[in-house]
Formats: sequence, C-alpha cells, structure tokens
Amino acid sequence: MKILTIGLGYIGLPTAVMFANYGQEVIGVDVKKEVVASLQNGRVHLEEPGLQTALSEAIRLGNFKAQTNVENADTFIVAVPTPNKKDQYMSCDLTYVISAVNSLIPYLQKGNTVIIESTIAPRTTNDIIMPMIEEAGFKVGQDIFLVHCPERVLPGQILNELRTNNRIIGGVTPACVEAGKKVYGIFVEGELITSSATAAELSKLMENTYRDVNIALANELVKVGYELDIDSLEVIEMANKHPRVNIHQPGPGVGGHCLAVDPYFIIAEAPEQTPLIQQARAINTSMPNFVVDKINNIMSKNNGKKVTILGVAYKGNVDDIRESPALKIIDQLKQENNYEVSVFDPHVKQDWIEDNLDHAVENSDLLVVLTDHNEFKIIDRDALKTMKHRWILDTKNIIQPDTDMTLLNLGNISKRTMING
Ligand code: SAJ
Repeated sequence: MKILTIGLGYIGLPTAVMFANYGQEVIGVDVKKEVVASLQNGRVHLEEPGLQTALSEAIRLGNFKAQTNVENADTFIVAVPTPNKKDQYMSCDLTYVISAVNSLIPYLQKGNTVIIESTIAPRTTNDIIMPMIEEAGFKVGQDIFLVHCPERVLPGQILNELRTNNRIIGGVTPACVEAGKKVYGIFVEGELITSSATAAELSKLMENTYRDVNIALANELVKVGYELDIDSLEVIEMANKHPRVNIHQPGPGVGGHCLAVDPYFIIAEAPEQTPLIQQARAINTSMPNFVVDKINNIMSKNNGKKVTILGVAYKGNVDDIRESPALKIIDQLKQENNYEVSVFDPHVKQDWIEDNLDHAVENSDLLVVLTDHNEFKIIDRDALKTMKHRWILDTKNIIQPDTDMTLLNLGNISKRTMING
C-alpha cells in the first residue's frame, strides 16, 4: 500500500515510520521545509525514544521519503495540529486540517482512503470534511473511504503504544470502517474498535477530558489541604488503596497538547451542557497562580531574590513545552515578581534554559520542581551546596527528603506553616 501522511510532527512522523517499517511505501509530507530537510538527511527533529532508530531503519529499507508536496497514494493520513481558536470557548481551529484536506483533494482517485488522525471537534468529519470531498465529485463510502482514527499514544511511549494500544476506527459508513481497518491492521496489535466517525471524535476528546477533570479534583484537594492543614498527598495515597478509587496526582497545572486543549473542543460545541468540564479547566488553569503564590510566601520568609526552576517540559522525560504550566509560572515570577529566575531542563534546548545545573542553582534561594524528569529524582545533593537558602518546593512529589534541606510539596504546604512556620 502507498501511504501519504500529511504532518510530520509528534504523531505523523512515528506513524509514517511505523508503516514504512511494516513494509509499506510511505511518503511523509510537511509544509515546514526545515523538518523535511532534516528528515531527508536522516535526522528526526523531535525527542521521542526509539524514533531515530526507527527512521534510520525505514530509510535503509527504502520505504520512507519526506517531501513538501502531496502526490497520488492509496491512503492519505492527516496528522496536523488542531490548536484552540482565540474565541469565547477556545473552539477547535481546523485551519491546518482543512488546508491538508484541500492539498490532497486534487490527488484523490476512486478507491482511496482518507484518514483524519488529528484531534477534531465532534461532528467535524461528517459535517466539514465529507462535504469537502463530495464537492470535489466523489461519493464518500463508495468512491472515497473517509475515517476518523484518533491517535491515543502517550508521548515518550509512542512507538510502543502505536502498535499495542487499541485503535478506534470511526468510519463515516461501514465501508469506510472496513477501509480503515485494512490500513491499521498492518501494524496495530491491539483491538481495532469499529465505530462511527462522530462517536470516535467524541470518545477521543472525552478520554483526555476524563483525565483533566480527575487531575482538577486532585488539584482542588491540594487547595483544601492547604486551607485545613491536612496533607493532601497522604490523603490521595490512602484513598487510592480503596479498590474503586483512583485520584490522580496534583501538580503545577496541566500542560501538553491534549489535556489542556481537547476539553475546549467539547465545551465550544455544547457550552450549556458542560459546567463540570469548564470548572475542571478553570481549576487546572489556576494552579500556576497557586504555585507562584506559594513561591512568594517562601521567598518572603527568606528575603529571597533568586528562584531556580527545575523542568519546563509539560511532563517528565519529554522535550515538549507546549502549554506547559512552567512557562506561565516562569513568566509571572520574572514579570510580576521581579525575581532573578534561572531555569534548568536537561531535555529542552533553548537559549534561556541553563544546561548546567551547578550554574542554575548558584546563589539560589529556592528550587522549584515543575517537571518529573528522571534526572531530578536522583539529583546530586552536592550540586545544591552553592544555594543561598536550601529550600525546595517540589510540585511533582519526586524529591526524597534530606535533613539538609527544607522540602515542601503540594501535600505538606499549608496556610498555617506558610504564615507561622
Ligand atoms: N498530569 C497531572 N496529574 C496526573 C497526570 C498528569 O498533573 O495525575 C499532568 C501532566 O504533568 C501533564 C498533563 O497532565 O502536564 C498531561 O499529561 P498526561 O501524561 O496525562 O497526558 P498527555 O497529554 O501526554 O497524553 C494524553 C494521553 N491521554 C490519556 O492518557 C487519556 C494520551 O494517551 C493521548 O494520546 C494524548 O493525550 C493525546 O494525544 O490526546
């Protein structure tokens, strides 16, 4: 099968490479010339374990080619970003999806399959994409098979999860479902769950919304514990020993290009029906402020001037900073609170991020852990000797206590200790 993927980002590239390594002829298309150039030189442009090796293998097999232009294929896969619009409910911005579909329409031939992997608002496949294809003179379900197959892989585990996870095949018609199954059947070892495009769209969005709402519950619990002087982390650990309870982990907020984005796609389509989802978003979005507030408390106790941030990535062991709450926290500390802020993240390469821990902590009054990178779990205590005040606020609860340091986390901070302690 000849497969053309449009969008060579976190999802499109691993998917393309996977098909190539399973013997398919794959053309990867991206509008970004530098991305295409890097792939043509055999280099991946993003951090994902195993992806470089997989790409090298695909190229060695002669099955993968990157380019900027679309051409004929049997199957087209659209995996482009769908950000939030800047409107009232932050609805789903389909600009890139529409432009990708427009770019492939001139190359469509009867019998082709078109798959949308991008996360989209409910009803997009039926109400927006199908009419585009039909206006070009094709009958969906007869000439062209249109499917929504949301990706559900976890960054950091993408190659493994692409193969082993269940996959939703949401066809516009039963024939479309069959066409989608043929494509993913090539490498998916998990169940191919057959469904309609509309249910597939909403299922994907609800999976991430479920997580967002549950994290909001944990974050709200942190605020309750702070107010009442009760260790919320201890409460979570205990409550989760109940066989039917799974309170998620609190943190400095929710980042990434899924949980912080997808719930709005539902909200925008049904604002009256979604007070809970909206409230959860508001709670998670309030966490950076909550953390900055606590940093201020600690800094004023120490008459501190310099804060060192450990971790900018939105979660551990990835280089992705999209929607990361750390960005908001760093910005507030610098702009509104005028602290000297140094930032260390061994995974993220930017000119404002230190790559030397010793330098980042020198003369610092407070270390704030915002990402659960493995490196931070085993941090060398000697490296922290040059701190001015040896305080840590660990928002991810990964640092081991040490008699030499004052260690605060989202469980043991409380109004009482902040004011009196
Ligand atoms: N987080 C918490 N507490 C938790 C769990 C996560 O604060 O208990 C935070 C993380 O620190 C991070 C954010 O939530 O800032 C999101 O992290 P995540 O690991 O929950 O999710 P993503 O965005 O990396 O990936 C999710 C996954 N969805 C689900 O687990 C339901 C993944 O399977 C999806 O493929 C992906 O979204 C996507 O593309 O939609």
